[in-house]
Amino acid sequence: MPTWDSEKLAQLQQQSGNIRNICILAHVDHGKTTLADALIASNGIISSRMAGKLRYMDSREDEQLRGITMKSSAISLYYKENEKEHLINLIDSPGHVDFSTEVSTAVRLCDGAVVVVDVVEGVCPQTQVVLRQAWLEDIKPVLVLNKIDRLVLELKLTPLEAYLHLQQILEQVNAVTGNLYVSHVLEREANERTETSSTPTAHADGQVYDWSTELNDIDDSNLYFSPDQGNVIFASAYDGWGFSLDHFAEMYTNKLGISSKVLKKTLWGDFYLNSKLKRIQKGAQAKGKRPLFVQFILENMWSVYEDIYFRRDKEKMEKIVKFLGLKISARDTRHNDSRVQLQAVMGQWLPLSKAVLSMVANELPSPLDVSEQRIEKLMCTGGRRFDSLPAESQKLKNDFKQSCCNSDAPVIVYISKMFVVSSDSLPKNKQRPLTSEEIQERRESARQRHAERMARAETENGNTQPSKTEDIVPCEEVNSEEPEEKDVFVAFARVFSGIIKKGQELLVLGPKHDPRKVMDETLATENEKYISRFKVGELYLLMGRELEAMDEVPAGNVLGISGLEEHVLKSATVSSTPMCPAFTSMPFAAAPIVRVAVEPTHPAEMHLLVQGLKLLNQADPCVETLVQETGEHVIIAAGEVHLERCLDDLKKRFAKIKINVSPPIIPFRETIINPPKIDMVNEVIDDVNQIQIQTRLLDDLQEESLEILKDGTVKITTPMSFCTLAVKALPLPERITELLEENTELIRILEQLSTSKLAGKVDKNLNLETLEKLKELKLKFEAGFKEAGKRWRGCIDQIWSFGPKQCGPNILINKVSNYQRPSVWFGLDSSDNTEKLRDFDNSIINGFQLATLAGPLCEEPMMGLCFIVSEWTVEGSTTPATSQFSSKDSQGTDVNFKSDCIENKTSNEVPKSGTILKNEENEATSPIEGSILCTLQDSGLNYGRLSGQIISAMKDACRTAYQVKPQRLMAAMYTCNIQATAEVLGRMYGVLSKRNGRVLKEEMREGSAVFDITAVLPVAESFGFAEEIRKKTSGQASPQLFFSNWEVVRGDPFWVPSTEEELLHFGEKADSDNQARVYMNSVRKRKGLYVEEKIVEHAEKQRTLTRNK
Ligand SMILES: Nc1nc2c(ncn2[C@@H]2O[C@H](COP(=O)(O)OP(=O)(O)OP(=O)(O)O)[C@@H](O)[C@H]2O)c(=O)[nH]1
Ligand SMILES: [Mg+2]
Repeated sequence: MPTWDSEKLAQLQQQSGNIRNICILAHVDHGKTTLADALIASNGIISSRMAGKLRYMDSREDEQLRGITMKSSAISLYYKENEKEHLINLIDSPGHVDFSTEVSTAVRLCDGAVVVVDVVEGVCPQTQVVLRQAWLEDIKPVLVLNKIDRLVLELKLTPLEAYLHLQQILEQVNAVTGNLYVSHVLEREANERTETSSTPTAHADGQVYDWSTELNDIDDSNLYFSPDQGNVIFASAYDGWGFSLDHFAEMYTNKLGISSKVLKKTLWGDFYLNSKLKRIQKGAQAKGKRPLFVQFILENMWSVYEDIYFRRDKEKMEKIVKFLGLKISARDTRHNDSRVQLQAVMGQWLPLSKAVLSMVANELPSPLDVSEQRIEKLMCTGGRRFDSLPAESQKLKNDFKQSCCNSDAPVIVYISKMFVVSSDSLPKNKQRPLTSEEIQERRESARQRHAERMARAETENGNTQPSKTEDIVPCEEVNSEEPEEKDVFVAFARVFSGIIKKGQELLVLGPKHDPRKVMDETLATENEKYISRFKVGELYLLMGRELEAMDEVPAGNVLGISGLEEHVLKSATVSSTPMCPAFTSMPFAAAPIVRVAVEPTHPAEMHLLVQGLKLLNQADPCVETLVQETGEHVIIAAGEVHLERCLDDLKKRFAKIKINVSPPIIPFRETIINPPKIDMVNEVIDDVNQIQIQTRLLDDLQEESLEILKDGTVKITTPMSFCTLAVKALPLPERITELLEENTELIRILEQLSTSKLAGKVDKNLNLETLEKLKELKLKFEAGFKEAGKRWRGCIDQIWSFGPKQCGPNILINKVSNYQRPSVWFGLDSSDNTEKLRDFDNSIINGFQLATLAGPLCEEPMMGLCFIVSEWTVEGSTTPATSQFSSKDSQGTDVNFKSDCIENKTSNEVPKSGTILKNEENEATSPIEGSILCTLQDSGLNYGRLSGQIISAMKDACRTAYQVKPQRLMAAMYTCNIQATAEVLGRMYGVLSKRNGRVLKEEMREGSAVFDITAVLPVAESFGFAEEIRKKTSGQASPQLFFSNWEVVRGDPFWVPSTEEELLHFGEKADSDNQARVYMNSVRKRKGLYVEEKIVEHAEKQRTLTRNK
């Protein structure tokens, strides 16, 4: 058995062609870490007896306790096949949905992936997610069908049933890959079509597009997992065995006299052996024959399980061992546990590590095989075109491709995350075993010291005998300076080109770094701030729980780098040349959603908490930490388990103080709906009732500067009647809100595009794909509006802005009759701007942004709203585009620029109109403002103040327009997947309904008594849900929660019974809970807003009760 030798590994690091960087991906608990154990044991790092039990890659205490992996970690392994030596850099990733960000960090550094699927559970939600992640990063996957032992031991399937079951699972996996592939081909086809159609000659010859061609023509057979192609392994990681068809093809070729090539192609599939003709024939199923896979593979395995595990037949076991030529130790043969005996036999017969490592070495690409497409994808941030990069940057592609590891090649390294290790586990602080020479030396020096002391004692005292204990000074005492234990950040990285060396000076390139600017003298200084220089600290070979120091690491390897904590927050690109573009950010499958506020138990320790939070933020790729407007320190985690881990880390590692944690802060959204047609007791509401509902609100809202029209339009006038606005709120059609939600990133690009075009700059660097996506998005919007009815006709070209933050799920529409403003799609048109922007245009947008950022119900963001501005008059401006401050005017450019700055700044900050006004007035002393003020003061106006007034008027108008409509709260919902057996189904439903959950789907899995349940559950009710389900079902059902969507909470939060029927049903006080109000009030309480609640509700009743007692 080869053992780990760091020199050997360092030598192998030089041979890029023999390196494989791979990660293990799967749904939670499908056996990734167990599989990794088997591979690690093959290198002698852990004992093979302990493989599967130790879970070596789960090095954290809580990982071991909970039995789930929480972080991705790497280990380098040695594998030799046919005299060819390989270095396998293996990354084990977590499968729990809360840690899916860790999967992205692993996938980015790899060239291939081993996807593990539990054959009993089949394709689970996270399996689909990881397959998609591998696809998005262009890395090649291979498949391990794991836990086959469960088919024998738990499901008790016959070999034939097991074969059919495995076939089904394989189909499921391939269906996921197929879907990914089809959507990719269609997308590419669409792009190619638009590219050709953009050339004027495309239609000249009357060419007709054939929509069906490409999908049918492309050979996609390499794409799928198929045992006969060698990319599937059947395994039981727990029992330590696994095989590919090759193994059995070789084994049977002599016995059957059939070539191994033929066997390899036919061992899986509908083939059987015609024993009379001694030929393999097709059609096993139709003829009722046993397929080869059943006859020659599964039946043999089943009989080994039967004889050794179930019947404990010693004789049979000996026979099997002899027949297979195995050597089982006496300790295993005599072992009481038949599972151990089974593992010893199966593990030797079909060693899992050999099967997997051989597949990895033969099927997965080396760093040299990286595709051009992947390189371009990595280098083109924000939808840019590769050819828009400067020539020097484009040249780097070759270095990438060759994984250049000569010292002249530029160094390019990507850091996907930062992780923490304690300083005493660093190689330099570790006590290493002494060599025999060192031991000899020490012994010699101790002897010398002893002799000296003896001599001194004799001369001083004449006859004193030194005591025995003083004889030899223990070695520990000699060098007793213990290094102080401290946390050290190490970057989890991969070298893509060049050789990184200890002590070398390199550049850290921030995400906004742009190589184009480096070439330009004027822009270079601006770009400087995105580049920082650092000196490479220690380099480490990652060995699971250990780190091994290295002096240099060549391209194609995964490594750890220290000395970067000051320069990198979570991920970064490091290079020796500024011409290297920053890599695209990693695609994350889950966004952090669970928030809690934290504070130190002892207020004096606040600084430790702040420092601790900073470290936590750096050490975890998914967590977010921030200070809220209220001054609270908030942690945002991906889920409950993740949150627990973060708090644990904060308490024990980063802050090392006691902290108080608030109950989870649940996010809500505020929206409006079309007026309901029935009331709370399902009675039809007639028109009179509707007006009544609204007048109740109107009473509160009447103000002098505010007028509310019958159709819900709100007219507002700024002080001194400078400006009048009329705004109306409508609920957006559902489809439009969905589109807005799904395309946030595209909308952000769209807004930037129009803004830069309005400012006279044309951005030509967007790649065709992004432009095409934007155009497609416009078409989708058009269709969405068309579907929603006449009311929305023409709205598409009147969109003024999206909000909040310029990309949220709300729309501002311009229906001002005398103001034809270019819409947001303007950036896509090739035509030039003919319309001018009115002054204060930005103020209207910012008022809208602020209103949508925090709604009136409980200051949560709005969603699915459309605000229509139907009137906007500014005193003294009769024509729509006024001259004085228009954007084309030289002074006006400054004005707009200035207001831009102010407004952009405020829109990202706390939404308080008061602050804005103050800001603007305070800033009136700057030189730009000064010059404007001269003009403004001439006309008796103060631009800054007016801009502020309009922002605040617009914000108020939007809020009021919102309030006159039926207001609703939206709750975040989780989709919840549970697998449970029939016995525990009832108890599980009990827990679900208690927490306002709803079952969407319940399916019985074929051939088993297990049900697959899909349900939705409000995030607000989800805390402790997994724990409760596990307890109630004695651990037989465990849910996986994914954020799915926002759902309107039934009922008006301000509703009180008003009709006779409602009063009859709910009573005057409506004692039964109004869920929307409960949610709203909880948020208001948390934020310190006014809550209309009486502390003592029924004082008389309470007194009566006491007297009766
Ligand atoms: N019966 C059986 N159990 C297995 C097998 N492989 C793993 N297990 C068990 O499945 C459980 C989960 O295994 P892990 O290796 O921790 O799974 P994982 O995929 O690493 O889980 P996460 O990292 O949390 O996503 C453990 O209890 C293993 O003992 C197998 O082949 N057969
Ligand atoms: Mg694991």
